[in-house]
Amino acid sequence: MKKRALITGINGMDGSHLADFLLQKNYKVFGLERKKISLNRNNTKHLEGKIKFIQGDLTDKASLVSALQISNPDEVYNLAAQSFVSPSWDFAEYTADINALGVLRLLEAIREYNPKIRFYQASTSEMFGGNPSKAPQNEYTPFHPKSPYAAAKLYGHWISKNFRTSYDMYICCGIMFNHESERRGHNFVTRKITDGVAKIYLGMQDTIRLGNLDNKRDWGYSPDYVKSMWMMLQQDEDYFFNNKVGDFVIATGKTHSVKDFLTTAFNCIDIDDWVPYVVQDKRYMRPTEVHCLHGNPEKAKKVLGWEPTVSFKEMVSRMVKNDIKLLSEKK
Ligand code: F7E
Repeated sequence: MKKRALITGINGMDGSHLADFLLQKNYKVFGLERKKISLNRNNTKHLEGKIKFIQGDLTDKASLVSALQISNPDEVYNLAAQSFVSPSWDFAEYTADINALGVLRLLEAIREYNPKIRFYQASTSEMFGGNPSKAPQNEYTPFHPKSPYAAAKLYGHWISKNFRTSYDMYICCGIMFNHESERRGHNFVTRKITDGVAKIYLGMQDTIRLGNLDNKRDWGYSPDYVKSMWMMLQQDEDYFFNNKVGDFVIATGKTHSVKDFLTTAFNCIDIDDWVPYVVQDKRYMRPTEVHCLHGNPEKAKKVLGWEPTVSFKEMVSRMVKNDIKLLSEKK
């Protein structure tokens, strides 16, 4: 019998890559999307007819119960979130409603419908707050969230752990470091840079306006990361409950600055000196900054056998080439 998976946040970068991955594994895939006047299925157009889209919202528990009834899943992947850190200061309550209480609503819905469902929660390295004296960060590094986004995600993380121990539910949290791909939203720094580089290459733009260029992130490739989500939910049940192996740092173990990203991206169009093309703009600075994230993925390697396969340079190159292709087609 085909396994069944429900993915919340199906139209996002990770949701769409995870659906691709699970279809290859012969799953029946259901994707939760919000009811909107104009649906944004840029990342999932190719999945129409292959998966079933269900309308629902993490702010509405009844819609989550209904989604569970329609999909009757073996596994639920909670990837839906207000995932952009910057606006979380302006929309702190909304961010908490989705990223904190939304997780609780979904967990309660699962517990009532079928507590045997295996559940994946997308936790984040932002929860660490990036204290350089506590790097690289692993599963035992203390949390110190520095944004409403991270504080809300930390609640989602802890309530997931709490349901795991309180109700003996199979729940895993992936503490995901930054991960990117050709499907990344244009608001995030990586896509903003690769799109800008492509526009500069095609003569459509002169400069890229950015915030803090010294911040460092441990950037990996999203298709590698969604695979780890699935691996977390495939552990032997006795092993899982006896060893309490529920939380995993997913990272590359290598960290790069925004400047490094710029250098690598501009090198793809044979420009060595990006300085004339970049303008620093206060609008993109944050009230508090997470300066350095650097993960230690040893546990994921040891327990799950997970390792990243796409290097930083290869990922940046794929993103730049993809943006040049997309923009050339539009031109
Ligand atoms: O910023 C700096 C910015 O917005 C990366 C999300 O997936 O990963 C992501 O969160 C860095 C920050 O990602 C600009 O200050 C400079 O230091 O691409 P980002 P993020 O905030 O790290 C974590 C793990 C998540 O969980 C999140 O959901 O780049 N930066 N100049 C800029 N960032 C943006 N967005 N725009 C700029 O112009």
